[in-house]
Amino acid sequence: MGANNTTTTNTNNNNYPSSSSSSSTLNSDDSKKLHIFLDCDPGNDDCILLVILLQLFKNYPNRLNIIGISASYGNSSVQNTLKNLTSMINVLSMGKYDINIFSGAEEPMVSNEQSFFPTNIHGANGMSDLKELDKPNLAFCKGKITSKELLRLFNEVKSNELTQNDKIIFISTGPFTLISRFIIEKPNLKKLIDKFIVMGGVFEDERGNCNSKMTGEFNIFNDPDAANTLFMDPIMKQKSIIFPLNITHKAIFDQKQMKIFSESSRKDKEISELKKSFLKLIQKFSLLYTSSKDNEKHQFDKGPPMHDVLTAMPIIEYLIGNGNDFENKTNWEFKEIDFMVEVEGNEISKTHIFTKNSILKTLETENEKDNTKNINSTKNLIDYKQESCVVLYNMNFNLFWKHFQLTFDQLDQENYESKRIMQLSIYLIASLSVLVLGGILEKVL
Ligand SMILES: [Ca+2]
Repeated sequence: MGANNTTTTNTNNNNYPSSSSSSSTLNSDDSKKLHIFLDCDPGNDDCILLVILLQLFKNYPNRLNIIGISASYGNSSVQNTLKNLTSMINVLSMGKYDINIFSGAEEPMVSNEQSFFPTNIHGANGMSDLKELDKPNLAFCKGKITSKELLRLFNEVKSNELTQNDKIIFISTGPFTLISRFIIEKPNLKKLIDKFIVMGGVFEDERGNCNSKMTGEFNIFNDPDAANTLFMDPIMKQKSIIFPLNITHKAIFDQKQMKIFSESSRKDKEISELKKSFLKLIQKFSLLYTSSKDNEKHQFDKGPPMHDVLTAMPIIEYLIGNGNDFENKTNWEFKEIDFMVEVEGNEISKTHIFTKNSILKTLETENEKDNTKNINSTKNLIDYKQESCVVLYNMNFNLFWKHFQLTFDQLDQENYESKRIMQLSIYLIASLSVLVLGGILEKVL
């Protein structure tokens, strides 16, 4: 693993912010490394999240480790999401990093007859049926993940002298079946997870995207029992950071973002083939969203919401530091909520809040309160000591889009560079062949 929990250097180039930049405010926890396990169901928006997490992994090798990634049923069958996951690892040439890839949950904890695959949003294969990004390599897959294996992987981090104070972050951007089953089988997992970051749910008056009354959200709808197992658990609720539709419906990939995305980071050059493929993915996703039956209800005519991608923001904030000025602050607005979800009936997956007088908070307002109690203040969501589920309602979206675009610009440049190196190698081999062949011919003649 090569862990070093005191070093904050990184190999970033292409203007990705450094964790030691002067615009950042660091606290004592900033030297800790994050160890991430991602359970996802790619999924167009899961794919974009993967690009961002893998790019962070490349940029901050001393601060970020990916313990593993599992593919769950959800946007498509587990067979399809696993293919899509290995395709993404393959396309992004991450095979050399030896990331543990697993197949995950295949069906909900309790049979849910209403469950379906949203082919209208994610295409038949779960990834807009896009040929350019469809290059599965199942050799990357280490088989089915078990609770025993996950416990072993987490214990490996927490029992190592060098990494025992680091943080384990479990991210879930599909149905929550896998981790819910695992904490029942191995309750010790709860202690080992520092934060559980998810995309899911819809609260209060925001319109949902599932059930006959549109009062639920898809990830919870797929397995509402799993959601209750996790968010009603007294330990897990103090670790859960939830990105519901209330915030993801504000992350719209609109024409302005599309224009920035379509431009090359190398002013005089075309965008790389890889970036073109992702542009196609987003355009198709956009088309599927805006032409879907949900559009009338959601009015996504400006572009698709980037649901899962937002779960990367607490990680980015932790690695880069929360800026001092308003522009570079994440400015989270959240509530701390106790809730449960309906597990059957025509409002299956609807959330019911128990907390009385839950009010919108920011890290700043919480710090002011804490200061009067002499409790250490925190500059980021991952270090925030919560009492109930943190449910996000708003944030600085300009900062989100800045990181989003920066990631793809970097990918664009790297891809262009690797293609140029490949072309140069082909040219050199061809030149050498001509020389060698020339020499042989000279001898023969
Ligand atoms: Ca997803």
